[in-house]
Amino acid sequence: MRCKIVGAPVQDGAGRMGCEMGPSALRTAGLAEVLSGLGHTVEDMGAVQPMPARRVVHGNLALKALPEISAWTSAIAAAAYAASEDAMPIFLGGDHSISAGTVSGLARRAAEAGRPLFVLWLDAHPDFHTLDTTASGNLHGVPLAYASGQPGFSGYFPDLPAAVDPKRICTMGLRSVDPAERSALNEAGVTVHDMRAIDEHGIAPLLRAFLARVSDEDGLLHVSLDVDFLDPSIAPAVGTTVPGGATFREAHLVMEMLSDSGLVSSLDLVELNPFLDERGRTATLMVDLTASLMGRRIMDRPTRSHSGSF
Ligand code: 6HN
Ligand code: MN
Ligand code: MN
Ligand code: MN
Repeated sequence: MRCKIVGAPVQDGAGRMGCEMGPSALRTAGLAEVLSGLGHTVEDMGAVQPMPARRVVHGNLALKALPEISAWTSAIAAAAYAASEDAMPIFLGGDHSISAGTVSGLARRAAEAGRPLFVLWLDAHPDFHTLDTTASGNLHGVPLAYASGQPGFSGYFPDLPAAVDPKRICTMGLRSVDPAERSALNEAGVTVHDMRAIDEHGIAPLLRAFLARVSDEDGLLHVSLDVDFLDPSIAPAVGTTVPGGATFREAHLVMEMLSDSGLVSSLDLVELNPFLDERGRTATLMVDLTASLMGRRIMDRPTRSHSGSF
C-alpha cells in the first residue's frame, strides 16, 4: 500500500494546549519506520499550513477560536482531497477538529469517484455538536456534525462540497454524550455502539456488521481514532479522559479486523497530547494500533473465523 503521512498540528480546537505536538510524537514513536517495515511505501508530506483566518462572528459566545479552526478546516480539506487521489492518507492530529477537514475533503474525493464514503468514529465522544449547541465552545466537539451536513455551519465553516451520509457513520466507544448530541445522533440516524453495547455484545460482532455494510455498497472507509477511545489507564496522553474505555485487546482487535477487511482507505490519529504522556507510551500505542491496522499480525496469517473449523 502507498501511504501518505499528513501532519495537522492543530490545538485550538481542544480546551488545553499540547495537541500541536502530536505529529512530532507520532513520528518520534516511529510511525513511518513501522509502516515501511510492514512493506508499505511511505511518503511524509510534512505539515498542512493553515490558511489566514478571517474575522467570523457568531451568536454563541462560548465558541473558541472559530476563525482559526475554520481556516484550518479549509487547508486540511484541500490536503485530504489531494492526498487521497493516489494513496492512503494517514492524518496526524492535532485535536479532533482536524476531522472537519479530513472527512470533508475525503467526502469530496469519494463523491467524485462515485463511491459512498463510510466513517468509523472510534471515540469516547460523538463530536456531534453544532456551533449552536456546544456549551464548552471547544471545536473538537463539532467535526462529525459538520462533515455530515448538520445545520448551522454555513457562513462560519467552509461550504461543504459533499457531506457524509449520517447513516453511513458508525461510532464506537462512546461514554460521554451531551444531551443535544444524543438527540441529534438519533435524528440523523448515526449508528451508535456505546461502551455498554460493547460490554454486552463484544466489539467484534458490532464491527463485523458495519464492515459488511461497507463491503455491500463497495464503499470507501475512513477511520477516525481519538486517543480517548482507549481506556485512560493505557492511554493517558489526552485532555479528555473518560474512564471505562476500550481495552488494549479490544482496540487491537478492531484494527486487526479492519486490516483483514481490506476496506480502509484513510485514517486519522487524533487528540494525542504528548505533554500529558508518560514516557511516550500513548504515542507508541497509537503507532502499534496503526501497525495492526496496516497488517501486523500475531501469527503470519489472519486468525481463522470461529464459525469455521479450527
Ligand atoms: N473530542 N462533548 C464535549 C464538548 O466539549 O463538546 C467533549 C468533546 C470532546 C471532543 O474528544 O474530540
Ligand atoms: Mn473526538
Ligand atoms: Mn473524544
Ligand atoms: Mn459537548
